Amino acid sequence: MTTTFDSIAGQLDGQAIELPSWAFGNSGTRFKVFSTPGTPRTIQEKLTDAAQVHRLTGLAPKVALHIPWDKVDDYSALREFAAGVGVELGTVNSNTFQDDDYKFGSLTHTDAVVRQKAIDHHFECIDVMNATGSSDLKIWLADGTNYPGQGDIRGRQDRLAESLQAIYDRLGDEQRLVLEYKFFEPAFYHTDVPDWGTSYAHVTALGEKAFVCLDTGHHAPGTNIEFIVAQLLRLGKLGSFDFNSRFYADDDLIVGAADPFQLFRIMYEVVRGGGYGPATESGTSPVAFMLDQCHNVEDKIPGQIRSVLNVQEMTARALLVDRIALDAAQATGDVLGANAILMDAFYTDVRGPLAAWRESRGLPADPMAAYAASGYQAQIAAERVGGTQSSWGA
Ligand code: LRH
Ligand code: MN
Ligand code: MN
Repeated sequence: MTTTFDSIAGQLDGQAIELPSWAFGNSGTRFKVFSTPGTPRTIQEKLTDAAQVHRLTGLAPKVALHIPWDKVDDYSALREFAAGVGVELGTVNSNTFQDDDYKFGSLTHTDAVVRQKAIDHHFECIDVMNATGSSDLKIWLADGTNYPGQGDIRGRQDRLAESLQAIYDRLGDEQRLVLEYKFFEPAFYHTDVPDWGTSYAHVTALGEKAFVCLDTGHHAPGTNIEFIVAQLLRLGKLGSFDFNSRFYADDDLIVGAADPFQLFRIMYEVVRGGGYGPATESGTSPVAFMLDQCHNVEDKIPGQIRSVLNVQEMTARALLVDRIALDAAQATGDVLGANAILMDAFYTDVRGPLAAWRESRGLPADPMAAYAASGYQAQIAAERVGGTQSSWGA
């Protein structure tokens, strides 16, 4: 291995991973949602918890909002509140999946009145972005059907394109639309944006401010996600990640927990494809790295700390790949040599050097231990009594 940690340490500065507000609320499965003492009751308490993650890791300066879960009367005041606790407001996620009117679709619905209601919701999200200073509007649709013949698949695509265009036209010059795909759930026969190709087709038709959002849990088992990353970067259309990990379907477990090697391979393609680091002069849009996770049985704040540290560790390992040696091995058909170069980087334990990297930047060497020792968990458990704990979907 000729690439040393010291030579890549500077590239770890400025890494930013956006936290989802909903990860701090209670979540669960359709069987049971467990509650935890100290769980936030308001978006302000969620932001305060998210700020702990950033304070201890230096990795999480922004928090993504979900509307209407995080609805408030005054978003400018919320922006100021966030700044006061040490974070910024990030991506605004729309929600057209919890309203009876959308039972048969939202942006794809056959009824123009329902479609307009869904479009208006996105206009409201753009108003929120204008007040919060957020640059990205993230759209994920639950639209789809359960039975063959239930809907006109083709007609739904046409209506989707039209609805997306109306939303896109409302964006400001510095704002972006990212369209997230998911292969199934809640619809089980067909989904209207099931894969990266469909998302790519729509965002390409929309224009240069529209991109694909890749949620790592939204693929069929066995899908080569790093190939999709490479392809979207090549096409200039990878807008953002929703990071999480999964053993089965859309499990939303801690990123890097189920398959650290997959996270490494994804981060390697991000680095290889120019998706990591500041925007280039040629105008390559930066990729937004977000978590989209739930913490059903573990404590939420340490769950988020563990997550951003996992992303940082795999980013460091990806940066450690000796690209010159790898190029040479690939060019000469040295199959096992090329594989060994990649695996050398993957197997490099970067935890010690990262602890030193943190200390040199005034951060705790071990953010998990620092959080446990801080007493914050006991403090919020004691303080946050009364009121209703927030939960995913409320
Ligand atoms: C859908 C999804 C999408 C939603 C979030 C709560 O499965 O990944 O990003 O907004 O979960
Ligand atoms: Mn997602
Ligand atoms: Mn999901």
